[in-house]
Amino acid sequence: MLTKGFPNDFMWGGAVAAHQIEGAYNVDGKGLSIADVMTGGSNSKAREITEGILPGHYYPNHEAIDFYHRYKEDIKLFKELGLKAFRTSINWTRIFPNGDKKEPNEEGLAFYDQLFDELLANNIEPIITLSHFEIPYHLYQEYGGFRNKKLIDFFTHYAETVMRRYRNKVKYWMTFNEINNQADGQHDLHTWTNSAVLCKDEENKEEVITQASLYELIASAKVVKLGKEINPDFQIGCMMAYVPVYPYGSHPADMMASVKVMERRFLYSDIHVRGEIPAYALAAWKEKGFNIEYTEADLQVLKEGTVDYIGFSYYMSAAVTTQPNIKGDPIPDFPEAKMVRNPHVKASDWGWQIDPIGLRYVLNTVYQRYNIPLFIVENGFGAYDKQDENGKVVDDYRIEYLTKHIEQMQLAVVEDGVDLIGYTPWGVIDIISFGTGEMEKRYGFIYVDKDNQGNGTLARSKKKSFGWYQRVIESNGTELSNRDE
Ligand code: P53
Repeated sequence: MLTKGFPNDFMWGGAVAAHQIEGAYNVDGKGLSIADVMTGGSNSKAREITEGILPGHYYPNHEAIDFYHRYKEDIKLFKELGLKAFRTSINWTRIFPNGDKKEPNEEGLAFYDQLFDELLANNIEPIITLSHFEIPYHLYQEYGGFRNKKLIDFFTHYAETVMRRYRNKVKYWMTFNEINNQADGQHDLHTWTNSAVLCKDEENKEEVITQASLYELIASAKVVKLGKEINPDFQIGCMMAYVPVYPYGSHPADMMASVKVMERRFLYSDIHVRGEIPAYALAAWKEKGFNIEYTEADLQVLKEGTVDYIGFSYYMSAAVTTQPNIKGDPIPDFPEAKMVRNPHVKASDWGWQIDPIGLRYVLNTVYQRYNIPLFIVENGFGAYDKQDENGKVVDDYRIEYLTKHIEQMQLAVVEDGVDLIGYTPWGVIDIISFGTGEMEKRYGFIYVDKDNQGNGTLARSKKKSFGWYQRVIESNGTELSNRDE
């Protein structure tokens, strides 16, 4: 049943994550999360991870946009926008402040009860990520994060607790946000947020992170199986960051380099979807002398816990080359190649290369590879917004970005036969940027009055894109024109 492309029950929505929106980092029994020790950074200055909370530092996630206290007001706006789905995450530390105790924190559970009730009362389907770059800080201090196999049980216990509690409120789940991000880990932030792992200089980072992420994949599979026992109607997905890496030129070696770099992404979805460690990974681990620990029982778990759908983020594409005369960024584990600027696409102020056709490319390659439903759970344009004299943000650049991506989505559905179940653009309301900790890297349809230093009233107001997205949803994706209101 298609209306010019999109199924009638297509989930038009918006996406955020708990630590980037909720604030209230130390109330109602919440424990310290790994996101609470990340300082504010900028386009040119990396965020720092500090040893606990230190005086004299600014931690933007502590208050974020105070969604914890303002969610009713915000959901009213989401309702007016017409959202059919809202993706957020449960903050693990509200439920288990330390992560390794048996008894959950009732106040934390009650908060998500109220939040989900409010969404459901407004006919908005909650789409829930269990761990969106968020792990109790205590699990880092005490166990070294996902280096330690015990984390599988801690995560499973947390997931079981919330899946039982919300079994009649939440149907769509995802396990770990952008689980493959850590494989790109040039930066501590990636291994930190996916796994609560920090590597020492003398360690082989790739080996450490391969082990930690395999434990996460095992934990994810356990949770998929368990979730189905709790409620057979659950739809449980994985969450991938699909940044496609193109060959820079048509040199065969560039093509091969792109295949090899893409394995870092596919390794994760191959295990999530097919339930087996792929041959290229086993060969590479052997070749590199990695000692990756897993048991026969673990392999069985992977087999039994394959996902129902693939949730993924898409923001940009990238390119790789082996040619010596082109400047680029080295790839530590793949020295014969480097990441380079694609001359055919423009980039955002943060250097993210804007490539709508890349979304269709991803939808095609991923659907052809796995043949299960896909869900775009993040896409969007981070930009510096300016309010005009009437306080309005006229964000035509955002409308243009989203329009072009939705058009490609439509082609993938209509002409390529891709089974796409929904679209939840990132940062439906302005929130703290994950990568930089900035407030001023904005994605929202709703403006939030707050700056990078934390000043502002937190007042919400509609941007021009609000009316545009409202019409997109109302028309089920057939009305994409940018009208002056
Ligand atoms: P910010 C890399 C590539 C694509 C998406 O990012 C990524 C990353 C992370 O470095 O992260 C996702 O806020 C993530 C969100 C995040 C969003 O993209 O750095 O799932 O938490 O906010 C946008 O602009």
